[in-house]
Amino acid sequence: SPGPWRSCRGGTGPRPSPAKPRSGVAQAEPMSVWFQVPRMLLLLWLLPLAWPGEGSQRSEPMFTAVTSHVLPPDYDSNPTQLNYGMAVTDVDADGDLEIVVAGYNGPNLVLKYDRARQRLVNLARDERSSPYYALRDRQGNAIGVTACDIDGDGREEIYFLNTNNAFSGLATYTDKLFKLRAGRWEDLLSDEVNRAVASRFAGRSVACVDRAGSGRYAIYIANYANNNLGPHVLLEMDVAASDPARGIVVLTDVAAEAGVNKYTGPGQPGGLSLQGGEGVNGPNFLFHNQGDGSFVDVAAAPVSLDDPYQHGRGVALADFNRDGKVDIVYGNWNGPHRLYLQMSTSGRVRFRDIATPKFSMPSPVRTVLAADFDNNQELEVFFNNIAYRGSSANRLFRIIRREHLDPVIEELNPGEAMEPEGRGTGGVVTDFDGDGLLDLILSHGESMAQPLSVFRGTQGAGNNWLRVIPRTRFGAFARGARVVLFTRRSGAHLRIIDGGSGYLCEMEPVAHFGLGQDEASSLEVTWPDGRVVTRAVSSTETNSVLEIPYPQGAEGQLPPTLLECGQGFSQHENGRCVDRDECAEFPFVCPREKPLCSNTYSGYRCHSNRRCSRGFEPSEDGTACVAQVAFFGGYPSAGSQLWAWRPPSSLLSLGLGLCLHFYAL
Ligand SMILES: [Ca+2]
Ligand SMILES: [Ca+2]
Ligand SMILES: [Ca+2]
Ligand SMILES: [Ca+2]
Repeated sequence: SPGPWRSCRGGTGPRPSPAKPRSGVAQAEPMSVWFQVPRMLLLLWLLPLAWPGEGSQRSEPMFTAVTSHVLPPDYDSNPTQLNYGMAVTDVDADGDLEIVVAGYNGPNLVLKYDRARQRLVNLARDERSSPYYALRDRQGNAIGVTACDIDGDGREEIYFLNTNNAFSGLATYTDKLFKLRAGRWEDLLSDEVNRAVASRFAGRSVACVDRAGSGRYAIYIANYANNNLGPHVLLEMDVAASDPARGIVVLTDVAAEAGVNKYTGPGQPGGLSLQGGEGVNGPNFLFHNQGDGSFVDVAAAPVSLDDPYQHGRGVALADFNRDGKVDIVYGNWNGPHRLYLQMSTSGRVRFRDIATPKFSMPSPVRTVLAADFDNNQELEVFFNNIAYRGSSANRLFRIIRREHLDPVIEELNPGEAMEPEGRGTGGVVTDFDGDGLLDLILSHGESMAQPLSVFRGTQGAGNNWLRVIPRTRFGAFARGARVVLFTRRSGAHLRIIDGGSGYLCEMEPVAHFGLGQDEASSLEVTWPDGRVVTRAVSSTETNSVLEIPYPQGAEGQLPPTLLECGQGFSQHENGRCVDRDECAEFPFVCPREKPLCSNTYSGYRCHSNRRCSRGFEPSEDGTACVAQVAFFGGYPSAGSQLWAWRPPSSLLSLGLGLCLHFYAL
């Protein structure tokens, strides 16, 4: 149980002895020196058991390794080599998802699940006659990979970020962009028409974005510049010059036109994540799409996400507190990891770091994943660390949503996915075996050749789930689309169809919802161009995969269907489920001692009419006066917490008061 303990924000203001969390095992440690010898011996036995985190030991192991029977190390499908990023896409267009692996000192792999043999097998075999043969590209020294439909033929192309041993600056071997053409996968960047744009720079990350909402994706390449060689590249198809039906795809770099021709200098390599026209980049750019396919960087001001002194690695997007806004989690290389909740203050977007000391603990992190691995509605965050100057275990946290309060961050036991000696370089989630529980695949490399590992979740087998796959107008995966699932009892759950996240990776193009014992009532998909589709979800569709095609016909043509929106939401006349304003609907909904009602997404809140002196205002629950805060994020001024006035005789509030930070919203 998380108990009343809640984290401090890292980095701002005084903290009450953050090194000693008040949890069961840890309590014994500081006390032990006062006890007699037998107790000391006991402690010596306990300590190794308690490492690396007492929190991780109190839960059942989440993952069990299935590598030895699903993907046993061998020459064909799981060679012991240096691997990096991975992407999940349907390479053979049969409706099942494959895992594409960037091989660095060996071939790239395309792993497909063979249901009959219950094994992952490599489609890109070492046979020249295979249509997948070119994807192997042994010479590429690939580190990153991403997939999206760049030419609008309904199938995803695959982009490999190659290094050819060039750490930064000019590489001698170009990246590759593979398309299925006349029955074989071929590199478009080798075509004569594309020689000029073929990236010859050493990249550090790659992702897909539908910047204009056309259904034709651009590929964002965050180059690793050297002496101002190699700004970021945004490759997309020149529609007027191309004829995809005849296999002619002319690529053009639109980075300057789109305003993203940034430089990522040595020392600041970055992960990359893109969501329907908004992007986040490790040295921390946050690109806001101005609506015309061009972007402005808003990371430093006004949203305070720039984190200028850290070296960003993996990043993931999710709505951790289920307020309908996309939050950002990312890892910094041997620096504090961040969990930024998005909030808005008088209509302006802000981010606020709620990482606990344990969560933010610096580590040699690569990929960061956010997913519901046990289908219990709460998202987990997985940190994939690379064993570097010694072992470095992977870590797993559960972000537990709370009504009107910040989520609780609980450390879980990753089980066999801990891999303390793993040279983790990448990781993806997908449900390759179709049992409704997400599977985890980890890649390794850099300093030691290690095969891939495959893990299955061990928990939540009885929980409900729903998987939603939106498609573009061309029938390809709608990367960057936003899917909101309305449920009968647990409000609205939000997912972004991944266009690139983690570190050098791209997750499955599926909105995977764990539902616990709840059921969905309706769903809403928003495509990158802003088109919205709503649809009822029946009980009989629980535990299934729903395909959502792009809407046919003009907007507003179809009359809205009657939807059940579930608790906290009601159907607007435009057909969409919207938050109910309980305060307006039921003027006397709040009790007498807390008469002030304020509407929140999916609920409402009651406040006391407590008066506060100038510069202060009542806290969210009305029990304290807190400073009105002007800034969020990394600035010291953000830590304007004060030790709250506490209601008498409430131990729970005392526990919270130790470490809670209040913010004016
Ligand atoms: Ca497939
Ligand atoms: Ca295509
Ligand atoms: Ca979960
Ligand atoms: Ca599974």
